[in-house]
Amino acid sequence: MAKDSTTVTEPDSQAPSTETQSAANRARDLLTPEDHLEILRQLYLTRYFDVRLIKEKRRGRLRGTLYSSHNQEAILVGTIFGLRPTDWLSPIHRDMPAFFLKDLKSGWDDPNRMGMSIQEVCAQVWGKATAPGRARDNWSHIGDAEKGIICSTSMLAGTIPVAAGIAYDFKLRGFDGVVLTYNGEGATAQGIFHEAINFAAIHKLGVITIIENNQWAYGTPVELECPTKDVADRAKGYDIPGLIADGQDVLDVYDKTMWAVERARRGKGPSLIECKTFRAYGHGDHDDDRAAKYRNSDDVDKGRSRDPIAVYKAELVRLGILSQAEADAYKPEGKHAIETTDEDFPPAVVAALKEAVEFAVNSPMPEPDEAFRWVFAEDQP
Ligand SMILES: Cc1ncc(C[n+]2csc(CCOP(=O)(O)OP(=O)(O)O)c2C)c(N)n1
Ligand SMILES: [Mg+2]
Repeated sequence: MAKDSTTVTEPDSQAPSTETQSAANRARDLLTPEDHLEILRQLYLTRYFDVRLIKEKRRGRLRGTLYSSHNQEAILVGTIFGLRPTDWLSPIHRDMPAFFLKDLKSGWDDPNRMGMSIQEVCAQVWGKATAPGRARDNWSHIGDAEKGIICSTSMLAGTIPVAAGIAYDFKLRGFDGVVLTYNGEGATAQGIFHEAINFAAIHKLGVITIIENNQWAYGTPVELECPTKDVADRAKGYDIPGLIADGQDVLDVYDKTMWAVERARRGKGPSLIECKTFRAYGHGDHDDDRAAKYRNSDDVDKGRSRDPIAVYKAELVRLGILSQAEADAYKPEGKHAIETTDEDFPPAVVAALKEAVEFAVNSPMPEPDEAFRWVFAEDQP
């Protein structure tokens, strides 16, 4: 189990230089070999969730739009792995696996685990009565306040003020928890993004804004959404740290996140972390065909060339935690979702998804009159 990083030097309001950070603030140095293997397992699980849903849809067993997190798994695993169970998350449409990755270290069977099961997440995707959102939506509108997960909404950047409100409550109660809120780079052009971070900066709230810069917001490239060279530069306007992480490298994401988390726990306030990555497919699967026209295929190949699973396995071999043969035992990396087979993933990962998918498929639809319930406060269960 990873200990909290205590080696981070007392930071000022600005992010450390790359050199300072790599020399003194590497939270990764406290990870055990077991932690590393768990991170790898979580990367496989996150990838398999994605490819399994894509295949289920093609087989006609699933309806509704899928927003793939393919190629962006290191951001989810790297940001969530070091959190405490009592920290909060606010994922958005690209982050469906985050709901089950939260507090996964406690193990699926821990009754006090502060994260969702894959069953619940699959039930949400299948729009069933067993879903946290009770079939109001097949993707967004899933959350659980009891487990520290803010309900996702369709409104880009709309959860940052909610995250700031929760962090404000933490501050008033003297609790050192943090709230991680996720958005794409396109969402940083929203007015509410700026208002919420401004408020968090003034009140030194423990909100960490993760920006998944996958270069595209639907059909709009990043340079038409953000005038600064890096999205992280936006942090300067609030005098908060703006860190840049290699979104293909789970350990770089982990280091930068833990730096910001430890800083926030000490009451030093919010940070923004830009994780540079590339959207593997269309905005949603309804956009795959159009995306193949508005994006150059060479750029797409380049953006997918550093698969986060391959990058991490190479590092584990270098560290002596995996042998080359172990690294090669399962190889989904570099393959398109539909090219992968179950043999590309560890059996336990395949089994976990199989069980969750069957649970979702076999769950009932809600009764039609439920549509009129829970609209007004007096109907709350
Ligand atoms: C306020 C708001 N404006 C527009 C939309 C429609 N919309 C949904 S996702 C999306 C693109 C988001 O791009 P980005 O923030 O980069 O995230 P990504 O999808 O790339 O992960 C748009 C325009 C919305 N949901 N909310
Ligand atoms: Mg984007």
